Amino acid sequence: MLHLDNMTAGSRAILDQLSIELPSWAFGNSGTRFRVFGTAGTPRTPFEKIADAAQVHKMTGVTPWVSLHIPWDMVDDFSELRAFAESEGVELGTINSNVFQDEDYKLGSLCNPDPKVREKAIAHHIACIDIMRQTGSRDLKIWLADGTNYPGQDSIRARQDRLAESLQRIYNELDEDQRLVLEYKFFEPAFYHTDVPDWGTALVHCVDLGERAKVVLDTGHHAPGTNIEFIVAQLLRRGRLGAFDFNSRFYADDDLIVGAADPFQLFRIVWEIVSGGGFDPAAEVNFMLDQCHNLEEKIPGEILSATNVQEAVAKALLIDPEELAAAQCSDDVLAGNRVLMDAFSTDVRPLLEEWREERGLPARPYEAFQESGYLDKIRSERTGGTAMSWGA
Ligand code: LRH
Ligand code: MN
Ligand code: MN
Repeated sequence: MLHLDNMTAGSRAILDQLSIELPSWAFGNSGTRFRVFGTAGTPRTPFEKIADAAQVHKMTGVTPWVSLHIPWDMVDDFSELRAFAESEGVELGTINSNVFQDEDYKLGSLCNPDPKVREKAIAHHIACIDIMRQTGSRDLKIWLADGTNYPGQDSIRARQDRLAESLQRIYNELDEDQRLVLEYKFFEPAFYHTDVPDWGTALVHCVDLGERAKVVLDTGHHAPGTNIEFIVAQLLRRGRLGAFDFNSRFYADDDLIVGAADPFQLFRIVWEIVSGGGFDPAAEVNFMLDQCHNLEEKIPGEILSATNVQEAVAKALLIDPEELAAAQCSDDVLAGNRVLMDAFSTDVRPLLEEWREERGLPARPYEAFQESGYLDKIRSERTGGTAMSWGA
């Protein structure tokens, strides 16, 4: 039987320090382009989203941060929102810019051929940096919907030059203790070419910008079959892995609960983070979820996601690096694979129940939340007003 006492001090520290940031937008209604199905009790304000996110932390003890999306989470007074978050036991984290919803951004934002539109997009990022000063956030996260649908529609090369120039203007506005994290995605909404489609492009721009520019890896943003753990290894070795957007997918950017589609891939990614030192706080990798709960209840969806990440981490921590290294030096091709598979096949749930009980947390967060009565409470209290949705 596995026990916390059997873990090495290093592994124990990783488990204890693991912290996962929640996306505010996961608590609003969302859907596909065909329909958004609402749920009763959905937050009507950014304050209510934070109250819901705080429930996830109360149950799991591993999600002390909430990431905001601007302008979806626009409020008059961010210091009030910050104080509210703190009173709920969580902190405000990454600020995500949004330059993909205005009519002006039809042909792109930071890469748009029209300099006036580029100026507007740069100004939005500067406003986000100002919000970061009020929320105490370290990271400005940029994901761009920029791209084209038809060959010849715009110059791929000129758009890269505009991107570099716009990003530099934004980067120059950051304070010393702030970072710019750049997220890539291989397609959608653009279908022919995307301006930041892959980790190579993101890395090239980050290297040009400076030390405080890092790459964001959203697990749903790759072509099927991509070896994501390889990307993790490469970015970690260059000190350029800034953040994760964890989710899972069967087809494209499905934004499903982490570990739901492919727990083995999650384990492989997490092992690469463990072995590359990515969970060391000094590596400053921010572990975030980026999900949408189209059909399921949102708070339980986030609880499961957080505990699935925690389980993958606990499994990866079972791997003895020395045993693995010895296996990898042997002539047996399968020896190292056996070490990994043994760890993956181990049930770490009792170990994590012990970990939670040690902290006075519910041993089974999902069940504890279902029994807490919180959903009934918000369903009856949150009547009137307009439920927030992805995109509002
Ligand atoms: C883009 C993305 C990005 C956005 C979020 C809402 O697909 O992953 O991180 O900010 O979705
Ligand atoms: Mn994302
Ligand atoms: Mn996405």
